[in-house]
Amino acid sequence: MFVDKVKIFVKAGNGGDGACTFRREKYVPNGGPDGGDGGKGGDIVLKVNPSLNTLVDFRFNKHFRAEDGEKGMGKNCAGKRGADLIIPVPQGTIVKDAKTNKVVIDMFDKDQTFVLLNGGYGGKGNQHFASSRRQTPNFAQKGQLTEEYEIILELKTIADVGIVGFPNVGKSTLLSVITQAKPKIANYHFTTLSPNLGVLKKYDKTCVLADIPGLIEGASEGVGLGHEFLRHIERTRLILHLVDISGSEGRDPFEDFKNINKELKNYSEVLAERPQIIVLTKCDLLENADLAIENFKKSLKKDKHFCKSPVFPISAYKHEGLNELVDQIFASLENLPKIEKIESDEFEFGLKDTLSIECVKLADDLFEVKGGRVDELCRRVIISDPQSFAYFHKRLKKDGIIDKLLKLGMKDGDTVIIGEIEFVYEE
Ligand SMILES: Nc1nc2c(ncn2[C@@H]2O[C@H](COP(=O)(O)OP(=O)(O)OP(=O)(O)O)[C@@H](O)[C@H]2O)c(=O)[nH]1
Ligand SMILES: [Mg+2]
Repeated sequence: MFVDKVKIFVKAGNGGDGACTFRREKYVPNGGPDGGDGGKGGDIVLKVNPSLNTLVDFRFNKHFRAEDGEKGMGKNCAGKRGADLIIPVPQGTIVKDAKTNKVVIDMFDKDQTFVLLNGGYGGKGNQHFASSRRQTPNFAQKGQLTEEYEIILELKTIADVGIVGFPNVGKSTLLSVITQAKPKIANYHFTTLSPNLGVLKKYDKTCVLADIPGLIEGASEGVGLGHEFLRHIERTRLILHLVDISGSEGRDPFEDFKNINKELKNYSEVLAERPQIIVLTKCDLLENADLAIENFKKSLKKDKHFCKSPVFPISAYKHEGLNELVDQIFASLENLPKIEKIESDEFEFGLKDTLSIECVKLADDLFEVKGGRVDELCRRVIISDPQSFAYFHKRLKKDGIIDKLLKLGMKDGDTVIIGEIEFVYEE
């Protein structure tokens, strides 16, 4: 089974908590706070692996979590950083945010790496909170917790040349004789079930060819393997359109040519406009190949769109016409623009809400405060510690949360819920 679109879950590592410790040493009375910082959580990193050409590895493996940062320790020792998680993807993988369907990144280049999600920052140890008035800070900061995101990976192969044609016309055979690729070849329809890539070389020139499963009439309505595979030649610059000139399966070669073009057009107008080299295959099967080739060319002359396309008769079996074809491929590519990568959409993926504050009245004497800003605040506070709680209270005042609650009608003795913290308001 070929997999070229998957949904996966990714989560960067949490930051480690800061430590709350004091220096204890012989002959050093009242040693100060020496709690080290927590380690940063590991990042989620995507990396192109050019030897992959499907997303099949993600079929059963859908959850990716980077390591958490370790907690800080005494003696000012910082916690260990969590290891990054590197996810290998095939070249041409487009990453989208599953919620908004926006493009996060196109993994376009051969050795591209991309930090998709940053690990949470480590909490600060209590040594940072010492001041002249607070000599024994009994609290430390918690590490930042990270969220899980759902992303879509979609493979759109990147190749210079796409090979299309009816099933069995010899697409894979051609790939196997002009490149080092070893695709499966057999005398039945739909031998190829997933795209094969091959690198074509001549002197110092190279280009990449993609052989895709055969198309048939009605592919755009889902007949045969459908036309979904055309996704993998969308990002090519040139099409090799293979036609079995021998008519070995009883179809008319020019009708074949027209039918495939119709399917291309049904899939996308852009693809239908792509320059083509027409390759007439299996010439060795005909007694009088020249006549069939002439007839094909005559019909082609009348075609509005492709009348100027170059035509190359070949026999992959006899290795005839291949040199000329390869030369033409390089000559055509020289004049064609490079493939452009897909631009990322303008939005910040994985950006956390750290600003919103929402106050609601749940009952006459019960209030709740929600939002990204208070979540952040709660994570940095140890409520059982009076000093930490005092800091928390100060921030509630400073951020205008107390004022907002008073406006909603909060009075002495009412209960306020903030995240996991619950307290009674005293004037
Ligand atoms: N006589 C002759 N047979 C050929 C030639 N090229 C390919 N064939 C045969 O045609 C059959 C189909 O070849 P494939 O390369 O598998 O065809 P394909 O277009 O990749 O087919 P699908 O993957 O099913 O779409 C095989 O039996 C090949 O041996 C040729 O130049 N001459
Ligand atoms: Mg094939």
